[in-house]
Parts: sequence; structure tokens; C-alpha cells
Amino acid sequence: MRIDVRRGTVRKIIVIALCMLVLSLAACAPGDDGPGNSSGGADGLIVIGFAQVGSESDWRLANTKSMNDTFSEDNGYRLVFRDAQQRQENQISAIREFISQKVDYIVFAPVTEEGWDEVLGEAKAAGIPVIIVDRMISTSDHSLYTCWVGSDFRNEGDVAVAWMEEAFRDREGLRIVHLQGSMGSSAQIGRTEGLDAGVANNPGWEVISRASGDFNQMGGKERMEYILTQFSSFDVLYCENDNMAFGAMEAMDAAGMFYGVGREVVVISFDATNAGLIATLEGSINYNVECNPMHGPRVEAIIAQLERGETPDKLAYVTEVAFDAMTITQEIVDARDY
Ligand code: GYE
Repeated sequence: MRIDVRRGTVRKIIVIALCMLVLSLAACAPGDDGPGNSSGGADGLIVIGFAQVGSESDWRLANTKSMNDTFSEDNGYRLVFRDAQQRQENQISAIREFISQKVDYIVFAPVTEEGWDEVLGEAKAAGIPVIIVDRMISTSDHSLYTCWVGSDFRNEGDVAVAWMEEAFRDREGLRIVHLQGSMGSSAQIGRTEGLDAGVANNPGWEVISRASGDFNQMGGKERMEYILTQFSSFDVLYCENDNMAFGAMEAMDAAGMFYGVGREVVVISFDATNAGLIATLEGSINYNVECNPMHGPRVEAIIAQLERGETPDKLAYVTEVAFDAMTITQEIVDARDY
């Protein structure tokens, strides 16, 4: 009997020890699938590694501010921010750094669509959830990221083209200059696809020149300066963001070209930042398609869901509108704080 009792006690001790081991492993395992990924370190803050694209545009600065404002210590987070200076290799290094730091969540806005499987495989192996924001990646393995939130860039392009079709309904031919964003990024790919579809559907439309200004003002200025050495006139500037449009305007001003409402060149832009909307109200941009950068609260809502053990939508598109110089008002411009 005594032996049996002793055996029972030993068994109980082993079972308790095993339970404790399992519990401690579960607590330590980064990114386990149970409720709440965060280890809630000593200070109780949720640690977010955010690999940002760069600081190329007003849109990007507003996006960075939105993330910084949201993921503050006061709100319960520690944000590890890395600026990739528009280079994919920098973003990959930042993600590897986040993995070795064992952050609770990796958030990143991919510079380009291609080439993420390897590093995201490493994040997955480490059990760290990856939230993609703004631009998207191209992959056949959708288990490599938890979810994505951002804009429908192809739709943005389609919206701009629909406006052009209406504005140039009675026009025989249309000569278009196209300034593209950073090549290979979702924002460039979608907005370019929209225009290409418009050109395919409208026999009189022709893209006479196409170049990338890398989404920044200097890029837009330099590309337009070059284009103006090749062409002295055209009908439309289809420009994939506001900052490149400002640069292109500088070049057109210097060349004595007139653009905007009632002028020779119609300007179409994307982002609809505050500066972009001022230019739209003033009439130097004819049509501006909104792209919303305020992703901080959206990513926070996703993290809150994951912390509660819920499954966020795999893909979430932001609702956006567009602004016509003929109908925009001062109130709309004043309401735009980015
Ligand atoms: O349009 C541009 C920025 O990815 C939506 O990147 C973003 C784009 C935005 O540089 O201004």
C-alpha cells in the first residue's frame, strides 16, 4: 500500500511538473496561436516592429505620423521604427532585426511586391505575426502573413480613367504623359494598370512618354524636365502622386507651359494630401484621387483582435473618394490634416 501511495505521489509530482513545463513553454513561445500574442514584457508594453518604406512623400510622412501617434507608450506599445529609405534590402534587414528582438508583431509596408517569401518564412518560423499595411506583396503562400490593410490601387487608377473618359468624351485623340511611382510597388502597379486599361479601351488615347519619378518631388521635376526636351506639348499629365505632380509643375513652369483648369495640360494626381487638395482648389490639379494614409488606428484594431484571439479579415480595403477641381470646396481642404 505504502508503495502504491508513494507511486501515486510521484505520478502526481510528474504530472504537475509536466503541466508547469507546458504552461511555461506556452507563455514563452512567441506567436503561439492562442489569444494574445504579446509577451507583454516587463513593462507590459506590446512591442511592434514597423519597417516603413521611407520618407519620399507627404503621404508617407502622414502615414509615419499615424503609426507613431497610435503606437505610443501611453497607448501601451513600444514601437521599433525602421526607415528603409525605399530599399527592399533595408526592409528585409529590419524584419530580421525584429525577429531576433522577438517583437510581438511585425508590421511593414512593402517597398515592392516581389521577393518576400524567404524573410516572411523566417518570421513565420519564429511565430511572429506579420501585418502588411499600405502596399501588398506578391506571393503564392498566404500563410506567410496574418493580414493586410491598405488601398485598392487598381480601383484608384480606374476612378481616374473614368473621369478622363467623361472629361474627354468629345475629343478625338489624347496625348498622355505618365509619371509613375516607385516601380514594382503596389501603388505604381495598380495606378499604371488602370491607365493601361483606359488606353486599351479608348482608341484615341496614347501614352507618349512614361517614366518613374519614384514618388518624390525631385523625381517628378527631373523626369518632366527630360520629357519636355522630347515633347513640347501634350494633353494630360497622369501623375501617380501629388509630390511628383508638384515637381512636374516646377518643370512645366520653367518651360512656360500652362496646366490645370482651362489650360493646355490637364493634371491628374493621386493621394489628395492637404497640399494636393490646395493645388486642386486653386485649379492647378484638375482631378485628385484620394489615397488614405491613416493606417495606425486600423493596424491597432487588428492587433486588438489578435490579442483577443480573434481572426482579423485577411484583406481589408480602405474606402476612398476623389476630388474634382470644379467641385472641391475650401471646407474639404481645411478638413484634410495630412
Ligand atoms: O501614393 C505615395 C507614397 O504606397 C500609397 O507611396 C503609397 C504611395 C503613395 O510614396 O505618395
